[in-house]
Amino acid sequence: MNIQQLRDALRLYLVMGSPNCGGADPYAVLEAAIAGGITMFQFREKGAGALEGPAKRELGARLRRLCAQHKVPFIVNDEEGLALELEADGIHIGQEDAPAAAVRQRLKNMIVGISAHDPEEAQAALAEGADYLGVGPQYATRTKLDAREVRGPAMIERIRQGGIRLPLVGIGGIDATNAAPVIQAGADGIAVVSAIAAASSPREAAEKLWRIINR
Ligand code: TZP
Ligand code: MG
Repeated sequence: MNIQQLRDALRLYLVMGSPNCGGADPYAVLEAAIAGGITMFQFREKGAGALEGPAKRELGARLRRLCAQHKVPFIVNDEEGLALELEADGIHIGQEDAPAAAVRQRLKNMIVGISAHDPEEAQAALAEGADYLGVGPQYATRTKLDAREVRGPAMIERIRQGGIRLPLVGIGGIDATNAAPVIQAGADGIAVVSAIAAASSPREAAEKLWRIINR
């Protein structure tokens, strides 16, 4: 995948696991979200009630196959072992996860996404070989309990002004009411959990977000 293809893939990035689906079947949620136009998917099986062990791997494998069928890049959150086992297209790691440079070294052919919260972390992620950045939280979120303080789209502007041209998504509290400023600030796309996964119609939610970010 070249850099422009990655920018396009990051346009509408769904991040989720079973705890984010409000009791709905995560497979059905992903299927609907793909029909609604998501361009990338991250399997993030985390939080209260998250599956573990074989059940987690089994769900991951099913979602992985669904993404492959629809040519939607499949990214695994945090876990290198799981990313390899599921033959993921990439991995997303945070500042508290394994050192990015080492992950980059080991997973040479995968997309490596890194969470960055300010221009310094963005610069470090670039140096460590990140393919894209996730910047947030853009707005208040209840999905990630250990999320840092809200940064707002202004942080994306600061990172861009600092000369970082890497593909970049905003994440955290983004929905149809507040997605536009994230794109205007210089993001290639938005990453959302609840705005799609917990919607009564994930398909319609994705379609609506798609229209907003492509306006
Ligand atoms: N990283 C920063 S905020 C966040 C993650 C995984 C959660 C975003 O969830 P939501 O429901 O889109 O606010
Ligand atoms: Mg992490």
